[in-house]
Amino acid sequence: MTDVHLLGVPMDLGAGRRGVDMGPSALRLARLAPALERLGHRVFDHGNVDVAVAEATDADEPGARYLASIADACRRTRDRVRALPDGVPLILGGDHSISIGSVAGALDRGRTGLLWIDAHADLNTPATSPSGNVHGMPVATLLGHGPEALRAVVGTTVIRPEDVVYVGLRDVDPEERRWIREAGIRAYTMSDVDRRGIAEVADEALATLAHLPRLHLSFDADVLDPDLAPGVGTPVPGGLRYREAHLLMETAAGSVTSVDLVEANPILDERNRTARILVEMAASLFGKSIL
Ligand SMILES: [Mn+2]
Repeated sequence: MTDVHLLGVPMDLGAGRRGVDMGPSALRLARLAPALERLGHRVFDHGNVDVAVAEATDADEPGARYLASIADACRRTRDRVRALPDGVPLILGGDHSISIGSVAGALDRGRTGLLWIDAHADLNTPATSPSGNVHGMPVATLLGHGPEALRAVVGTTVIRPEDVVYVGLRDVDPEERRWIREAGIRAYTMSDVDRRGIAEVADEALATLAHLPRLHLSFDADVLDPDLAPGVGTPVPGGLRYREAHLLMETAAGSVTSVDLVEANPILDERNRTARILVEMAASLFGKSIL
């Protein structure tokens, strides 16, 4: 049994559609803490990180909207994660830009594998992003690219390309595709899941990172099929099915040292379905099994 440390980051500045700043509330109201306590874990809720309000903030840089405010919130997230007691940090988004802070905080404790479970590769930079939305840039930033204000949050200890594994990709921009190929980043797309089955994909993804002392799992709700999880800003058809997603979490159970649950947007959702399914994912990741 482990100590799980919840920390909310109510950020929607990095997303194109508003409302994902309510994600931490949606996850709490979906009874995240009780679900983990039922498994025997101790859960400590550390509240939320301060994040600027869009209406009270300048959108500043067109290539990376709200860059300064996002960098501030990610720096605060990083520092809060660093200061958490021993246990597993479970960070509640918020749009996916928050992972710049959570992973930077996790990296402080040693070399960390990054399991990025997402429909998107999040490998854009201001030079390649069609939208200027920073939630498409966290992996680029964690690899040491992207805007200086965000790279400063990560510092010199960046993630190595060989320490990143994607699962669930199905909407990848041409420049991102080139980067994945050239850097040799391990990526399991939805067609790999179709062809090989999730059990084999999950086993291989975890095995690829198993030699590393630490593992951060970042779960973007849009990896799930939008039929299951409609409350996301960038839905893409053809995502993980319910049992596939559970099996992936069950396979990772016991290996993760830090976790993000991101991009659940109650404004776009139906009666909090998307946060509820993320809570179920978290339960499987923290050891819930059928028998
Ligand atoms: Mn994402």
